[in-house]
Amino acid sequence: MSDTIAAIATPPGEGGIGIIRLSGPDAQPIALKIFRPARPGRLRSHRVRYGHVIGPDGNVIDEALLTLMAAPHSFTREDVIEISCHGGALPVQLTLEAALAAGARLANPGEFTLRAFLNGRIDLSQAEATLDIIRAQTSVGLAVAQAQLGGWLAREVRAARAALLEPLAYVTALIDFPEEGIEPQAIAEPIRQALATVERLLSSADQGIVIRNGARVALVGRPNVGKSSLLNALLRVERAIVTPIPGTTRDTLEETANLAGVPVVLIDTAGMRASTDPVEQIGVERAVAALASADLALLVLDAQQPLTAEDEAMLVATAEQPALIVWNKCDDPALPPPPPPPHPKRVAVVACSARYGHGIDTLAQAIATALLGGAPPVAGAATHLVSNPRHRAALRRAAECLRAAQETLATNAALDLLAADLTGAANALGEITGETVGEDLLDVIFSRFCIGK
Ligand SMILES: Nc1nc2c(ncn2[C@@H]2O[C@H](COP(=O)(O)OP(=O)(O)O)[C@@H](O)[C@H]2O)c(=O)[nH]1
Ligand SMILES: [Mg+2]
Repeated sequence: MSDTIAAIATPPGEGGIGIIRLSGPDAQPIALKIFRPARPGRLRSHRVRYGHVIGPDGNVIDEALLTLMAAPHSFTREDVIEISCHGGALPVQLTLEAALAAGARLANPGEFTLRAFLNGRIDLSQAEATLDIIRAQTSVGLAVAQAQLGGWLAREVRAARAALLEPLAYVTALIDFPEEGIEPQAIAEPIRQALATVERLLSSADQGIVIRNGARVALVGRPNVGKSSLLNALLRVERAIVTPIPGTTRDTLEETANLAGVPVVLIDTAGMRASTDPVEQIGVERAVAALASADLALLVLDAQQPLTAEDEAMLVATAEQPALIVWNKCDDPALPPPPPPPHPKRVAVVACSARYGHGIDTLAQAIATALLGGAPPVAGAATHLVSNPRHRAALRRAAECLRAAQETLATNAALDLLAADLTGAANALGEITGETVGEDLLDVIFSRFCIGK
């Protein structure tokens, strides 16, 4: 990378400090043009210097601290300079402009991380993990992203890919010397091992992706069963209006809650019933739409009353999707809840009381468990999860190619087909770590980053 990039690394708005970051071969000369240290002397790596940022006209822009992280011991493996000034819009903006006037180029989104990847300090899955760390919504999601930054996924994928390159070389050589004849056992075992790794990684992906991306859960049920009260109880704040008057909630309302480590968007809906009030009718339509967009329906029923025709209609309305039946208003935990009504896709039944708080933790756990595909919420140690849909897609392609290779090997052992399948698998795995990835894909991935990262 021949040029030196600069960007504001801290978010816009007021803060204690604001940081401008530079990376590239001219980071030091540019920094020395715009920063006057209080005491003379050359910059030393990983040492903080106190001084002033000077604008192109020679005026002091701000009092600041400067840190040099000399190549290769930096985030990008290039010379990196960080200037910490006061965290207001003008000090950081004018410092950035001074750096640009002194020869730096404004960085693209994610360009610092892109350089860290291109210079081989991290692989692509680790680069993506840095963004997941920034965007993590729960501490479990953060732990999963930290583990990925630590490189476990890169190591597993690289090992599986490396194990395939040997049989690939063997098959390719045989294509040139067909008279040799193939020894199927020489390549069957590496393929079997690579497929086992890929399948093990894939088996964690549905959970990992829910933990990283979250899921949508719609609270549905007839008016007055306590949907809004349950939303408030799960959020632990009085967010939705609760009254004894049926039809109080007229619009859908969305709030994110951390339920046992899973970021869940809870959608409170208007109770579904036939209504002549046009506002309530629209609310009911929105409730139907919310239900359609949800990964899981919480079908709320009133345990203190027999099921009504409206409840039965709700059981039908949710029949197509996974539903968790909630018996609300079980105010006396000593009393058993009524038997659950039949539902074709029932994932669990929970008895609770939104009013008294009984069973709310159980409900939160049950929601998380249902979203994680029936497995209990992830405990602290289990952070080795594939959590990125891009990785899952690549793993699926690798698995397909490896199964096709097994099939070819078992039936006709056509060498060119085998070579194509093994190449396909190796390339799919290489896309995860970035060993076989095109520039357009890199553009797509890094454009999602913020500027200055
Ligand atoms: N006894 C009892 N009443 C509840 C409980 N949850 C909600 N309610 C009451 O039921 C009424 C309707 O509650 P609300 O949350 O507005 O129901 P929604 O129409 O389904 O959103 C209100 O008077 C609540 O105080 C509960 O667990 N036990
Ligand atoms: Mg309501």
